[in-house]
Amino acid sequence: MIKSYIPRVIAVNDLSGFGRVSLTESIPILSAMGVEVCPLPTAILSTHTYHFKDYTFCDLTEEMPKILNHWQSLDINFDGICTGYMGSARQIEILATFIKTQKKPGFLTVIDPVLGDNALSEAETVYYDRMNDLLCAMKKFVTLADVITPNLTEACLLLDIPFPDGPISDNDLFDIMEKLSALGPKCIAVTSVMTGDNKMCVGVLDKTKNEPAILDCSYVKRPFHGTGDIFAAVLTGALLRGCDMLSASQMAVDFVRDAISETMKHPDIKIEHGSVFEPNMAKFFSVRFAKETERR
Ligand code: PXL
Repeated sequence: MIKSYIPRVIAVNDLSGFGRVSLTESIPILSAMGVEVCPLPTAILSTHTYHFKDYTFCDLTEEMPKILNHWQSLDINFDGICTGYMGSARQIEILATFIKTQKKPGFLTVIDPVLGDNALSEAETVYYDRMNDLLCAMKKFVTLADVITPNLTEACLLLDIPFPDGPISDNDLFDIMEKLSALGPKCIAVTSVMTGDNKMCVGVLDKTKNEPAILDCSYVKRPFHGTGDIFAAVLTGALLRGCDMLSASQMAVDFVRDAISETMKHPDIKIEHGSVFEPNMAKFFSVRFAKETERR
């Protein structure tokens, strides 16, 4: 059921000026989905940290509690929070404290446990710079989430299991999602999962319905940077607009697929420039939400 009122969400992520990640994706996407976004930047960077050297990094940890305190003094009603890249473990603590004060029925907490991505390097797990020490804090943090959106690398890190050295079976994926939901979150979407040669999928589990699903993504053999952030933003927006976990995940898969095919039309755009989501965004969401509204 699509809600006609405008949900309000706190988007916690870094602001990387160049490279299409985090807030430069979640703010426009959530706005295009009819959701009011209140950005809480964790850091300001000149670019994201993948492939770029000498990027600037301004940590905003000390600003975060001040911003949250001001919002609380204004008695603003938030419908949810979505979190992505964290600059430090201390930031996770600050947010955990805030989320505990907001927890009430209907308040949605989506945590994207940004830690690394095996798909970005062929041979070994890439830990994003500054990320190693965050794993312990992240393991505790995800227990507060309603929804988590790890990629398969992050799922393995959260569960302390090795990253599989080849495609995994549907049952192994279901098992991973069950174990993740045992940590606390009712809904899980595991992205970037190879379930066969040239077969890339997203696993979805909604514990309230107990129907795990595997959504097929068309596979293109090269990384598309920033797609995890796009996926999490679309999923959050769709959930806040009243979609259930499965249709919200499908919408996110479809939107990422469109961004990937758009990116491939621009050979001058390098991997680190991110995925081209802008040209189709307005049309995609106006058509999707028109359809959802008709179905009511
Ligand atoms: O989307 C992941 C991400 C977010 N923010 C920053 C990053 C990355 C991945 O490289 O460097 C700053």
